Amino acid sequence: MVFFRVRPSWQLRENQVSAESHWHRRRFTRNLIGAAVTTSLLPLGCESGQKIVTPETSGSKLALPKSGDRQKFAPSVPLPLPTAQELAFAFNNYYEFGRTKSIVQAAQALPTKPWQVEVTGLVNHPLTLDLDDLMHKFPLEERIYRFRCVEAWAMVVPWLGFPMQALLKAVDPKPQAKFVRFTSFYDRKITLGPEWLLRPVPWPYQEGLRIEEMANELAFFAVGMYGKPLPKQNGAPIRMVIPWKYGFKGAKSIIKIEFLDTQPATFWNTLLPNEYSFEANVDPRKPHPRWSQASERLMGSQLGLAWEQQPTLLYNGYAEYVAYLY
Ligand SMILES: Nc1nc2c(c(=O)[nH]1)N[C@H]1C(S)=C(S)[C@@H](COP(=O)(O)O)O[C@H]1N2
Ligand SMILES: [Mo]
Repeated sequence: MVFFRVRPSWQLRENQVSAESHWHRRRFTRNLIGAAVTTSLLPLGCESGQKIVTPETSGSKLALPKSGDRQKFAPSVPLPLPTAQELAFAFNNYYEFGRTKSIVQAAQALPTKPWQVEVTGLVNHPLTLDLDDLMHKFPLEERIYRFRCVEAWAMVVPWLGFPMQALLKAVDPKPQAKFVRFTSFYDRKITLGPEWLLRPVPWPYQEGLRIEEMANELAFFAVGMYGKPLPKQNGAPIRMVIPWKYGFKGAKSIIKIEFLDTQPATFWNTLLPNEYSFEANVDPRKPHPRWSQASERLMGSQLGLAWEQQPTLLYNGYAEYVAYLY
């Protein structure tokens, strides 16, 4: 079992990461290994003591650049430091639990055990995944991705999970499958309903992708963050992570994945179609009707650090890997 034998080309490079965040990565890689041992986050067969290959340990390809190299890159490359986990765990958008960013307490009411994800629709092998399947059926990887909310704030998050490609392979979509709908958990007794929106909206929270987007190597399901199981407020036990799209495309706490032949109605696109397109790719050239998307505020790598204003990157910096889709 390896995490990365060779660094994939989209993995943030060591020479884009400061010494400080290198320390941070070491710390969460340790957490990751700790999580593997204590909560069985890793696939079966990965016993404690077995060598886990991570970007930290996989040899010369990932050797740290000499300090001179790092200086050479520093001025021109925006530094994607992982956001302090205390921030990523406490500054949330999760409307089922409230409209503010402070929903951590309310979200603890989310019942995650047991959990089932129904994978259905136009597929040859429909599946139901339980909690154990989510953690063990597909090999887990760590991916450090830029994360950009449509509200113009950004983070850099080390996710733990599996590529959407792995699920596609397991269910084998039929040729008629053109779109995929993802549905979040909803229970009137536990979560807020759509009443507060004062008009009919699709509810529960639903999101969708074209099947080619889901098949892109970057499209990811997260079951953890910072080497730990996903906290409830961040969408436990499984959420979507589509790093080149705005954050609202990434539905949390998924209970159903359906393969369809037509484009599904999704929550934000139905509510405010002029503001939130179905596609919703990060694009500095396309302003939101109420604000510019040309720049973004990057959340600090340390608690208390000021947010830095930086230019927005086309497709959130992943154009090389996703531009062929558009
Ligand atoms: N079910 C559900 N998923 C959701 C949301 C939501 O309100 N409900 N908010 C979205 C938005 S707008 C963003 S920016 C991200 C926020 O993820 P975070 O709280 O882990 O930062 O989740 C997305 N997924
Ligand atoms: Mo968002």
